[in-house]
Amino acid sequence: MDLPIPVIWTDRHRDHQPGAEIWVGVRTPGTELPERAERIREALLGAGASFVEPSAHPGDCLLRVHDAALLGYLGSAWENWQAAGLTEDPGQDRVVPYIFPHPGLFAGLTPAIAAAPSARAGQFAFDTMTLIGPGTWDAARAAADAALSAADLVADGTRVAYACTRPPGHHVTRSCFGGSCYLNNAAIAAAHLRDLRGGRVAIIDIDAHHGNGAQEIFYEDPEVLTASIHVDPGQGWFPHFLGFAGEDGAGAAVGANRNMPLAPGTGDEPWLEAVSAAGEWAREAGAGSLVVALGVDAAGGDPESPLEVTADGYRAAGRVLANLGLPTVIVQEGGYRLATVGELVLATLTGFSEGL
Ligand code: SP5
Ligand code: ZN
Repeated sequence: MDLPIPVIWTDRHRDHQPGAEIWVGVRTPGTELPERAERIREALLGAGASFVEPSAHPGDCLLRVHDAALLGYLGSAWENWQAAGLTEDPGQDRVVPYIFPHPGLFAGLTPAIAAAPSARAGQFAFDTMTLIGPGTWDAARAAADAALSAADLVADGTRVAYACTRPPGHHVTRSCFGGSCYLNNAAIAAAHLRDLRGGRVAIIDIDAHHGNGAQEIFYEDPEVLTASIHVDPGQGWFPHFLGFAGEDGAGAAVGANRNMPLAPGTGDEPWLEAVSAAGEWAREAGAGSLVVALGVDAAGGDPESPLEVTADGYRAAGRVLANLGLPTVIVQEGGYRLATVGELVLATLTGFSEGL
């Protein structure tokens, strides 16, 4: 039987060619490659899925979760970099930050907006690995449109839709970006679902890395529940500074964020227990719809994470999440092993369709 989950897909992801990641000052090849999405597409085409083009959504949909300053920066960063001559002198063909407005600089003052494009990069990027090139903004904007279009379908009564978003998004906060992400597609979809359907929305993030973006964006918002299952940052893993158990939300939203860090080497059984617990928690907290931030980098063999989940584990996670019985938008996040990224996504979506 053909995979009964619509796939929101756009070729425009190909415009985003980060080219490299600067890691500990070294230009390394980078793993967030266009080929990732192509492999996913091939696997889903082979399974008979139907593909849908995203429709363009207004900038207002992005402003629900991101500051205007971040959006303005991302939309003009490449042109400003070029106009400042940085591609010629010193000869850097991507936007790369060099100085960061660390909170310890300011005694509570507000940092100035840096006048120099070279310095402004660090105003919005929190790492050196998330480079901007000529097509980055268009591709990121198209990915956000894909997530929004998936939310539209679900709000119109489709039980589940999958947005094949690239670049990914779950590390982006209200005001800064990083972790190979530029716009928080899952958070944008969640805000849109809430606008269209009302009620509480849960984001369950099963990418191998902490979903720090949605955590920050919704930290004081009791209407968006956020849960993340990820490799323990306390054992040396990205994003290093947060993602710990005990980050529970604040203000009116105490209890509305849940982190479930897992030790390196964790395999299917404890990982699935955590996914099930997150789902139960979201249902008990009154979620009326669901966004799944689907990274498949928790699979064994992924170059960016030490978790050891199998394709069967992802398939079972799909079933567990479908069993919650909620209208669901699935948004693609990480997953970097080209040989298996397609089959892992297909396994998850197959499991989800089995659980409907
Ligand atoms: C969306 C997503 O999964 N982002 C995760 C990005 C995590 N990148 C962490 C990179 C840490 C350094 N990797 C060293 C690789 C050396 N080439
Ligand atoms: Zn990840």
